[in-house]
Amino acid sequence: GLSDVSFDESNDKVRLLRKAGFDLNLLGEIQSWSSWQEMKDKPLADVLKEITVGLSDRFRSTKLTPTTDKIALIGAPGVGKTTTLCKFLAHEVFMNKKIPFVLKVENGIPNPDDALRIFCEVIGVTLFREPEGMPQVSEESPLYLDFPGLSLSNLQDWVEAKQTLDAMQVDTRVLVVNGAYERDILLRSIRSAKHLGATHLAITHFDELSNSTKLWPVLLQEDLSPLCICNGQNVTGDFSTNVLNQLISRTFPEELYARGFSTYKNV
Ligand SMILES: Nc1nc2c(ncn2[C@@H]2O[C@H](COP(=O)(O)OP(=O)(O)O)[C@@H](O)[C@H]2O)c(=O)[nH]1
Ligand SMILES: [Mg+2]
Repeated sequence: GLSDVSFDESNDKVRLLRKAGFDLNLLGEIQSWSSWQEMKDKPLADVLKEITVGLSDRFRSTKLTPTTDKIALIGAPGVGKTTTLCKFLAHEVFMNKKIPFVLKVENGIPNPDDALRIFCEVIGVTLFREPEGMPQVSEESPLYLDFPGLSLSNLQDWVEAKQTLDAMQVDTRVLVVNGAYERDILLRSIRSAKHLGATHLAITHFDELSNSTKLWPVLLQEDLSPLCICNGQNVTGDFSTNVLNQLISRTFPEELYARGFSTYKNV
């Protein structure tokens, strides 16, 4: 928790990053890097660069699990599972020229599908409500599974979802989280998802964050493979699988870079 994080208040970069709204957990982590002692007294531009390099290197060493032809989107209610699924469908149809299909799962929990049904109709994707009669899954015809929201306060929801996923041999289990939620809720969600063997992480509502710094420690510590970042409600856009770029581009506010450059002018 935050109570364990201590800050070197005598360091001007630490003070600057705190003032710029940098996540305190991340700032604490960076101060514990072995490279910090060497970089901390360099000009601001160098410090920003070395933090960027340090984060990128750590990101690249996290687990990268390939996706399979059966992909389930799972998570708490309202986090953006169905919206993210629609973004994947549009990407498969328009960019990859594939013919995906969708299975809507209920598992005893209501899962209304009006928006999903209409979107599938519009882009010509077939929506199934039961596994019977579904076509063969293949690389050209991947299956996407839309799940009802699983409650963070009811582990049983997650255990039952696992049984469904196991029975259907779905190996790609994407946990969807709302990136604007607090760190503790994100971590709770990830812990619950371990109970159903989640493999990947999708982060929504990135557009609502003032910066991405809160997400770094979550992504670097947990062993879910980062799959995508969602930036809005537009189902045919606002979606990127280049998670590293998205995170880097929203790590430091513009004004800090501007100040970084001016530290060079002063030398
Ligand atoms: N701003 C923003 N809104 C989103 C994003 N993803 C989903 N939403 C909205 O969040 C709400 C819940 O989304 P939905 O996909 O139905 O969530 P589900 O219950 O997890 O399936 C809807 O109003 C979506 O338009 C996102 O990345 N950014
Ligand atoms: Mg939904």
